[in-house]
Amino acid sequence: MNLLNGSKETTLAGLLMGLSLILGELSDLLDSDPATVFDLTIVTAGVAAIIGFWRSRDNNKRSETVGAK
Ligand SMILES: [Ca+2]
Repeated sequence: MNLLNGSKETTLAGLLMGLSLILGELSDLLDSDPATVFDLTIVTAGVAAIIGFWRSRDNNKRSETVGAK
């Protein structure tokens, strides 16, 4: 099975969006700066972006090509 599944463009977009949100919050959590606070709602949005875009199909792919019925 392909790591990025059949829809690489949406999968990569979701990974970039999700990781930027999640890593940004981890940085706030671990940077020893009390002015920057970890925000779980942003991490949740990042996880949702990864899951949602992972499950989405590229606009230029036929559903049969990627195994969708
Ligand atoms: Ca901090």
